[in-house]
Amino acid sequence: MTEIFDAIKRSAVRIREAIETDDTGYSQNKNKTGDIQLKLDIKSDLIIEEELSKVPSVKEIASEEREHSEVLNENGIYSIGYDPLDGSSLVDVDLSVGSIFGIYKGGYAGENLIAAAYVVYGPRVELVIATDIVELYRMDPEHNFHFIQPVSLNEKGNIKSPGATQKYWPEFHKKMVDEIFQEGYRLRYSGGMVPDLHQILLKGGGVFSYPGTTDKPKGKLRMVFEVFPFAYIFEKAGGLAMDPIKRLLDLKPSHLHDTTPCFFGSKYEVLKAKEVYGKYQCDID
Ligand code: AHM
Ligand code: MG
Repeated sequence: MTEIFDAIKRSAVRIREAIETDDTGYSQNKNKTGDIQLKLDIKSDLIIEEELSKVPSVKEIASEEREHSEVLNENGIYSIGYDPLDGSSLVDVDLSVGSIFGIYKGGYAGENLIAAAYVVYGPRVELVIATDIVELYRMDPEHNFHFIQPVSLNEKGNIKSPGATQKYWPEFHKKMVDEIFQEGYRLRYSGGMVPDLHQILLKGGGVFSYPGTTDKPKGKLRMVFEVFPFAYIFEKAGGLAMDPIKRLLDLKPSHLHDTTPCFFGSKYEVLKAKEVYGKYQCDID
């Protein structure tokens, strides 16, 4: 799999350069979810396709920016699901963004993930790779990536990243978020899941939530490109990733672009969410 991680590193160098120099405007195209694509979304997607097509073990790719998966090498064994530039609308306000990768052996289901990675384009470029362990790398000015440290979560943190439009949160979700803040948690939400989750991972814990809402009952974040890769990373780092009743990696999408409510974090906070949601479901049964 080293050659896949090398392709991800080469993509990261090229995407970083595009972020720094290219036009941040919109294209004329919409992706499968109906978002108007930025020129940077399209360019990042093409960069990743080009780099992964040089890797013989990559059989096919599926991208948040494409309706269908595409075969790259008939004899390959891995399928890569990726979000080429997550949070891309934050580039023009100079906030951090990222690329997310899931490496699947078999179909695009959580149980078939065998590794995951993400790149954060922030003040520095950092790469986190999860196989059986989770490791942080940082890019130097010569574009080489250096190992920095292993990544692991504590049982409990002190950061809360509550996603989605509050007006549409279920009442019990709002109550749960309020209770977490009453426990002394601090708000950390940039609108980019990569830097928000990176912060939780590197500060040792906390919880990120993107719930089902009255306007989007199945949430916003896509299983194959965003949710499964981060679920894999959080579990391997010693945390939990749930919907929050079921384990996210046990979910099987019916379609490539399916979304799901998701909670990623250290154990204490995610289990607390599970308890609240479990009780709510009992109340309405
Ligand atoms: P994108 O893939 O279109 O960039 O959307 C995903 C982003 C995530 O990075 C972030 O957590 C979420 O959308 C923010 O959504 P909201 O503003 O509804 O909280
Ligand atoms: Mg995205």
